[in-house]
Amino acid sequence: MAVLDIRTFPDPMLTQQCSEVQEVDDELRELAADMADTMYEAPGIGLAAPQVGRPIRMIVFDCEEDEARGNHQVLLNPRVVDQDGEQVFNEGCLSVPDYTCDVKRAERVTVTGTDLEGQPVEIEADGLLAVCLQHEIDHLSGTLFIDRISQLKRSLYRKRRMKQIRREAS
Ligand code: K1U
Ligand code: ZN
Repeated sequence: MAVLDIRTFPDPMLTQQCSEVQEVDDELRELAADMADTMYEAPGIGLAAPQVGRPIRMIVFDCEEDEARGNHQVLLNPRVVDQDGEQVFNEGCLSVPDYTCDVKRAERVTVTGTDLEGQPVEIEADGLLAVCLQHEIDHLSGTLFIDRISQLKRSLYRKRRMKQIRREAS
């Protein structure tokens, strides 16, 4: 069990296209468990492998609340295969410190992938789970939620973040 460091904007790891997971071995199972520990510790409702410095297509998530939390799911090579509707959700990201913003996404998605046993998984999601899955799958293509907001808001956030980084370094 280990809590990993979470990469934060503007770490170049967060803009990488991640590669498909080809095989499940002990190292991958350990990384998945460490990602779950990291997500619960943060706390967060999801986490993608590039956020902990591994550019591979693996996500963990748990969108339950309070005592119902603790049964996370791991998805390898997740893909949105169907979507419809529209919703706006005020998103945050463990890799984008001190910022939230409304983001428009699909209301319902069907996501496919495999689990750590290599079994195919299909999830039909709406509401928060749909937002979370879209957000985490975006990470695997190097896309952050701030890439889905206006250029003006993104540039204001970037300036504030760079100032924060300079302040922390001095
Ligand atoms: O990917 C990440 O950085 C995790 C992120 C996922 C996410 C948040 C909001 C909308 C979509 C996806 C987070 O979990 S940020 C923290 C958060 O939203 C939260 C934390 C504890 C309880 C409830 C929410
Ligand atoms: Zn995120």
